Amino acid sequence: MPNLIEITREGRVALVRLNRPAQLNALNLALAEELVAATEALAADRSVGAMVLTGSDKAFAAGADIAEMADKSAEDMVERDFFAIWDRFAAARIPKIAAVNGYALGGGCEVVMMCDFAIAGEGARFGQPEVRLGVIAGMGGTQRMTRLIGRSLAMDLHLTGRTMRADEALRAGLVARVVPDAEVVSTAMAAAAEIAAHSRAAVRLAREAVAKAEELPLGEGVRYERALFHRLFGTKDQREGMAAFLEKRPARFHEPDEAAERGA
Ligand code: DAK
Repeated sequence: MPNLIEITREGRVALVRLNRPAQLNALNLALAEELVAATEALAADRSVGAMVLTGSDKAFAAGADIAEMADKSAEDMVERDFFAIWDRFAAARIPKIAAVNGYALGGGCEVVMMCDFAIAGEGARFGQPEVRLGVIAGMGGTQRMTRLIGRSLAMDLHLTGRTMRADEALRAGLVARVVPDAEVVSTAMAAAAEIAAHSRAAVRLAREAVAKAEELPLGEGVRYERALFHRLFGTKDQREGMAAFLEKRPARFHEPDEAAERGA
């Protein structure tokens, strides 16, 4: 059986490609298990600073695998806590950029929203069509989308099941950038390389701080951010980054012999 994901490395960046093209990368459990295991391994690998998640030209992912779910009972769903595994993908401590061509529907759109940000091709299509199947989003789509793009548009998408074009997704804030289809992966890889070149500790805490903004009231969030900011003054990377600026040279955050002692 072929691998359901493919991983290639370019320097400190991992490119992870969903690989069920005949099913438009429908997200079955086997694929989820493979992707989560790979993502957690990449997060633990200090030689990797960021990952790009992509699909095929036609589909990032057309949703959870309908064939796999069709005959499940409510008991099956509860017993197996269906889709809980995706929480581990979202939680893995590695910057994740979704590089989206084609369809990102249902669970596919939800995986896009689990990533830190998304770069979409002009032909990409986003939507939460689950209502047309007699169900609702089950991987966080109602929650993450409402926070990202607001209640009104989230209601529109979840209640009508319509798809949204890339330009609308950009205006709404669902994706960070839209580029020509052929440039999606290279643009995402370049962004990931930029992130991976930075201090691992600073990137990690920046991710944590931004993510907390979705949970905390403003005052608490600002205090949380300040505590993380203070903590970074205990790292070599802060000293290196600021010394490099003052000495008018590029910062060197990733000398192999130093990496282990940084304690990021
Ligand atoms: N699942 C399984 N197979 C899929 C699929 C999917 N989501 N999407 C496409 N495929 C398969 C098709 O069945 C077809 O297979 P064959 O017939 O060739 O064997 C192949 O991929 C090519 O698809 P099409 O022939 O349909 O291609 P078209 O270009 O004509 O259409 C399309 C592309 C993306 C518009 C269409 O395939 C489509 O509408 N796909 C379904 C999109 C969708 O409804 N996605 C949402 C899935 S549901 C939960 C509750 C709910 C959920 C999860 C959890 N809990 C309570 C825990 C629901 C989550 C979902 O994501």
